Amino acid sequence: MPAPEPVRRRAEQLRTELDEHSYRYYVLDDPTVSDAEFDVLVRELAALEAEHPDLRTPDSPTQRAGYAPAATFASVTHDVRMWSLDNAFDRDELQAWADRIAKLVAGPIRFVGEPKLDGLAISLLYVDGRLVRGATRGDGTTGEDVTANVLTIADVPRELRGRGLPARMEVRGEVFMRLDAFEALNRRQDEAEERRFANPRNAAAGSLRQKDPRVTAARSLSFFAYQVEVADGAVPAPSHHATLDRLRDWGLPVNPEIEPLADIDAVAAFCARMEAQRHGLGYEIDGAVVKVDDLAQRVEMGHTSKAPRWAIAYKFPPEEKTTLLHDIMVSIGRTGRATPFAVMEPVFVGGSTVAMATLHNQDEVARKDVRPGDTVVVRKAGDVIPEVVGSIAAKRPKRSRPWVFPSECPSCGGPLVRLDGEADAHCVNVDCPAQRVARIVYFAGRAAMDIEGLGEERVRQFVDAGLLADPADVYALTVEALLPLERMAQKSAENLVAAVAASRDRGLARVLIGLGIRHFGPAAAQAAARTFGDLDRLRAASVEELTAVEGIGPVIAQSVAAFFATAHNHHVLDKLRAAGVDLRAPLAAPAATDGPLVGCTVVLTGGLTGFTRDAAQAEIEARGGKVTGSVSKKTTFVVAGADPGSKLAKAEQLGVRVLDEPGFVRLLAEGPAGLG
Ligand code: 5U1
Repeated sequence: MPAPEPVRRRAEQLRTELDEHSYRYYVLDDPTVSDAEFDVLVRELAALEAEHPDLRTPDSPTQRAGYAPAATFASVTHDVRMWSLDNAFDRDELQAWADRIAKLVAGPIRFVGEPKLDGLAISLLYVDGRLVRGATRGDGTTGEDVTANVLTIADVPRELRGRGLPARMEVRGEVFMRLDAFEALNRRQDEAEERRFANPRNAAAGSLRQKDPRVTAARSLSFFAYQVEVADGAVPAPSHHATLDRLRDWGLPVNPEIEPLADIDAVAAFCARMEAQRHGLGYEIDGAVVKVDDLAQRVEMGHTSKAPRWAIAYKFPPEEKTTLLHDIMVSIGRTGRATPFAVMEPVFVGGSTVAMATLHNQDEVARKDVRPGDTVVVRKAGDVIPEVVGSIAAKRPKRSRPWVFPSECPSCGGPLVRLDGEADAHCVNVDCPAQRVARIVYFAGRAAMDIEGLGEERVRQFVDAGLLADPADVYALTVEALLPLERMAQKSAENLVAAVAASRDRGLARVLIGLGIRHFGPAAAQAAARTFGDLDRLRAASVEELTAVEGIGPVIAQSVAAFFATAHNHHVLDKLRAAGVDLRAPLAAPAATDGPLVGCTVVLTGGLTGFTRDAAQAEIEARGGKVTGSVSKKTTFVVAGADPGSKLAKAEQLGVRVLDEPGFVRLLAEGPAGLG
């Protein structure tokens, strides 16, 4: 039975949210939710899809892990997919995993326990012992070529040494930043009056993805190897721990905490030991990785669509600390949403100092029963976003009263309205300065127009000074108008105006993201920009035309249509155009005119595990092939993934050759001749 409409809408909303979070995490290194919060959303979507399989789309975040790489570096297609790991959150889940895999093989299973570093996965390709390529994980299939930067990491050998080296070997491991290097980096950031890094993971990711390798070199990154994926010439060893010994012999750094473990009880003891030692290692870990040791057993166990069955990540519960809750305040977001947040005595928890934490909404404050003056328990869920867990009753001051949600907006004094059935209260005054500030900050933010130097403090100052009322006013800022303001030197004003000017060419998708249209996340904005090509065609599109775009469902389409039905929004867009902001999508790369697939027409149907639809299309076009939407006698190949539609039946009826995913990979690698 097809999913009912409210369930369909919820699934679409979850997909939009997850896409946005993935983009912020993988591309911007600037997540706004914790891993744990992300996992909760993924689990909710997976549960809906399990109940209503018609909701599952090939590009659903449950079907892939990660996000397509940022455009700055050349793309690298991994020979073997860089898997993510399934998680276990407690001893029972570990045991359940061990029971599951025991059914897949004969004989006892031995394990290897490894600390799970909080860094970023990297692939290193060694040919004849020499490092020839370093690539990030990206979306698992395609990553970024960061060779020049990897070569600056002292721990990564350029040349391997010793006997029995395979002719070609891909080593995987983690690039991370040790705590002393992280603290030194933030001290230097302070001295240079630059933004501090929130945690070592963000610092490592940001440092590895620098355009200038000299910047990476100055950042003291570290590396541990944990896997050999492909080895031509010699299979290093029959077991994982012996393979790691070989890597060590050849000069690759392997974490000394890694241990072979005889059974699942030893695994549990290892996880507990890692948890007890986690703050004494000199680098951050957020769990332990447990792997099957015997490589032959691994082959028998195989993979799911996302992760190997032979490995699991045991995630530590988040670290908790207590501190004093000074006050509860309310912030107003760009849609007018009023969000209470805790103002606390700063406390060091989960790798950084925390002084504020969101309390989400009025009911959440009541549910947690936290009051100003309380001693509260704070944690970093997933070690990213701080969270107030609750208060300690025994330490509550005697005359304490429950906190009361304000009835007026703290910014404009207008009423805060909470509609029946909604969790959030909203300031309904569209002229509210706080909403204006939030809208402009979002527009100037990294996910959108990426205007360096136009952060919240500056935007508030400019709104208060009457220089900005909407995002388009940003383009009217001049050095002369800025100079009379406080804390504004000539150089800063010039830099800011230059940064604003540089943002004019970001293209339509980034402008759409910056306008903060509800439900319209980065993936949908990019799909719309690509399909319609420019603003005028997009704003003339009907709901039906919008819904026809892959990645845009009815909820997004309605929201976009409602946005374009509002006169004020047209006014802002017209101002952006008049200011010279590029409202076109960049032209797609011209089709390749040579390559092994010239003359081939390919139809894609069903979900592929290793490619998004766009990535598969790009791979075909890069080799001179053409992708079309329907099967005809002229179609050369139909690539059928999971749950293929009627196109498969049509292909069979017309006698068109059908390829499964391995066949498709072969087609890409070797051309039609490789299919035999
Ligand atoms: N220590 C360690 N971290 N980690 C992460 N081992 C390890 N293995 C991984 C990942 C993603 O993947 C293997 C399946 C290769």
